[in-house]
Amino acid sequence: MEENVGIMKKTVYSAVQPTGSLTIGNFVGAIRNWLRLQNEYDCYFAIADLHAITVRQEPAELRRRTLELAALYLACGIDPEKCALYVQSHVSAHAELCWILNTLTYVGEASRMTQFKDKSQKHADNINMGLMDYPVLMAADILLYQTDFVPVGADQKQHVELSRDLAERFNGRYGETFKVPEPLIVKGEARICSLQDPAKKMSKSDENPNASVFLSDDRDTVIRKFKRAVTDSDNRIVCSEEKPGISNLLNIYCAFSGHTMSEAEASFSGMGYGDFKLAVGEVVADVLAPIQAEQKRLLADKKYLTEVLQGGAERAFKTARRTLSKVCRKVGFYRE
Ligand code: ATP
Ligand code: LTN
Repeated sequence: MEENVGIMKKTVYSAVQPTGSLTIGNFVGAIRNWLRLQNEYDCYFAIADLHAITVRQEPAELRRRTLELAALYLACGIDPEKCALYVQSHVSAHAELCWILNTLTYVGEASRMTQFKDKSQKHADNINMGLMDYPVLMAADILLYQTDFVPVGADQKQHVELSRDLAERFNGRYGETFKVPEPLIVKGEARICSLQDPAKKMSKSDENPNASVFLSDDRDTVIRKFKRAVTDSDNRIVCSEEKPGISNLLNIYCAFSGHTMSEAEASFSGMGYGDFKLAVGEVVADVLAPIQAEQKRLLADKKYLTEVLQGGAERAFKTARRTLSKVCRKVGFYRE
């Protein structure tokens, strides 16, 4: 593990919930950006299982998905020597700080969060306290590590803003304790939309399996899903607000090929939608194939995965414990 000798590196924190197969949205909006960051920053990348249970999970599946996500992080190139890769519930400080932050969070502000409103609609039979507390737990995650930057997709910006508010509120009330974090959102590519309804973000929990491309989809499935993607009736391949379906496909193409939007538009100019969709599907499938092979190899080596997660949790715990004791002292909890 690299020690920070000399100049202190800035800290990056992010996480993904083990709630289903990851989509290419999660890959582009989250994990792929982490690869660049791990070389420059002190990084903590978690598997957010505490967040996952805010909607009902099958226990055996949650366990399996947690390990699959760990293997996926590694297969995508997250290096456990460079960052702390761990499971959120292995570090109890997350839940402890969340409790304290709850006492600084107003019910009004929590109930105004867009994701809470969306998820309450989607899971109307299970609007539990955890669902509303979700962003406070996220603030606890971030603030425990004195995080400077939080790389997330555009949909999580509001939650990072709440973390900033809570950090400032705590610091104002009890004295300087937390660093105020900033979201790190990649422009343009940050939001990959559903292939069936380009007004919605692509989501791993969408009921329509054709709406999302999963990192676990095989080549034929990827190509078939792109073939079925919703477009429009005119035949121009350009990125514009009037053409959300085509713009989304172009965006995905750019994100997976490394081309700029104008290069992509130029190379597809005059092509029919069918060939265009095939080209997008192929470029995505080419990127996914080696990741899938590596994930499979890693999943067969449970001993190694367990070691990585244990090491990650130990490293995370060291930092988290420091912040949490400071918080407990400031709040006035009696300590020897
Ligand atoms: P769920 O459908 O279960 O709510 P999700 O697909 O929205 O899940 P999360 O676990 O909530 O995924 O998000 C993990 C990370 O992926 C976050 O940083 C989030 O911003 C990012 N992300 C999720 N969906 C997209 C998307 N469509 N485009 C870009 N980034 C995304
Ligand atoms: N809610 C996040 C996952 C997450 C997270 C975090 C992201 C949990 N804790 C802390 C950044 C920082 C999501 O992406 N849906």
